[in-house]
Amino acid sequence: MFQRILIANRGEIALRIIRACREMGIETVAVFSEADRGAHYLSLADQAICIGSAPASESYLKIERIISAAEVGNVQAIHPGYGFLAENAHFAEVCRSCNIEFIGPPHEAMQKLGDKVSAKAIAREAKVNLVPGSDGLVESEAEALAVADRIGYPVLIKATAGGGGKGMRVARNDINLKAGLKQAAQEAEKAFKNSGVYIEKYVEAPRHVEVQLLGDQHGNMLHLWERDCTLQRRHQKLVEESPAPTLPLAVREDICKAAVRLAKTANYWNAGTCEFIVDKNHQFYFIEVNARIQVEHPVTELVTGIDLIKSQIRVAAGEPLDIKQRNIAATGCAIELRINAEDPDNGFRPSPGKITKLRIPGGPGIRFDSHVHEGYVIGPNYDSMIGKLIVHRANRAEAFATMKRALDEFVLEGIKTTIPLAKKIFRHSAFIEGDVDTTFIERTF
Ligand code: MV4
Repeated sequence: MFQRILIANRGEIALRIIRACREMGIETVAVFSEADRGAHYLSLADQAICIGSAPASESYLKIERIISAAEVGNVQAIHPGYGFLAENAHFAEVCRSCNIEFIGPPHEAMQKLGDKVSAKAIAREAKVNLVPGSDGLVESEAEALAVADRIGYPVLIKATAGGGGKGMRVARNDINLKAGLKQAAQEAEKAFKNSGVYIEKYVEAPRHVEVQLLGDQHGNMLHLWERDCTLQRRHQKLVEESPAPTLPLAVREDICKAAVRLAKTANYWNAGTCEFIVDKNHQFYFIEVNARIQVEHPVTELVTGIDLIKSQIRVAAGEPLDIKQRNIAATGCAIELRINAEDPDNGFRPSPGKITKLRIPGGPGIRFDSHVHEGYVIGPNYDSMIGKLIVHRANRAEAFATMKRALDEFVLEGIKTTIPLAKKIFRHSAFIEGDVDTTFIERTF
């Protein structure tokens, strides 16, 4: 097992990893930018090293600085968290070449699955259901038009180097498609230095269901059941829950088994998430793999009782998984709410500033994962998530009651947050009945 681990991240996920390491008796080296100097979570690490100025490009994204800190800190492994370098296959390779374990998937699998077209080829090989669409990249307008004729409009144009909705366009007819192709390719070239695009039938108003995967370096691959992440805004998830409220057990089992087949075919190990969309007839379609730990991992930790961060570290150290699939049960209902420093009454614009008053809810069934404290200043440099409020109760109705109580207890002053919006969401009958789709937030609020 590792003696010391560097956490190449910041905020709530850095704190989450530090906490897991402390419980495992592993020393931690944290890195921070000038903007994060003095943040309380840094004092929980054994060592904290400044790696640059506020912009992520000058600090958390600077591979050479992370590696230098790892040398100075004399660590055996690096945990990338999520975002920043978490899905940067080159970074994973650099770690390997410096004899530092990368706590995540093998860079080969990261590479193969990071390219959405090659990820779909692996899905096809694993007999995982795909949305009808082009067989790989579309190389010409004529080919795109022919595909659209075959599968019928509306279609989605997606960037193969994209993901998370970046570079995605809906086309409802030939004209849209021709224009959309050009724009999507240009945007993809600019954003990802890869203009490759592919086409899929647009599944209208789907649910977004993802499967938590955990594999070791000895060929064992487990699923830790699914999460429903349908409540999103502009591809930013707001609420995630497990189990998926609309899916019968048989469909949940099928979608989880499909995800395991895909991960095994990709020779994947460590934690990862297989994303699907599900239509009104409970037909599911593979969309993409997230080759990292995700923001919403606590939802799965609560329903399965498995600590995903500790599991990641043990798997990276070469340990075989000590759990069997038949012993992984999803118990009760967990719901996570992301709390962002944004103003929902002003187009969700970021609302940086100092937290002047903070009263965190507690009591049975409540977990709050956050690095903030009274007096903490939310800066403009990083994403606006302050923390995650997660509840875990025996069933969904109880979980809703606990979430509403938690939101009523929550006091956070000095900045605008999405808490008032959350209170409206958890009172909305459509959400309570599980009758929402991925456009609910934009349509309703
Ligand atoms: C789709 C889709 C419907 N049809 N693909 C792409 C990024 C991924 N994270 C979710 N994405 C989707 N892919 C097909 N063929 C619907 C989504 C989707 C979505 C699309 C637009 C706006 C919000 C969305 C939220 C979740 C899923």
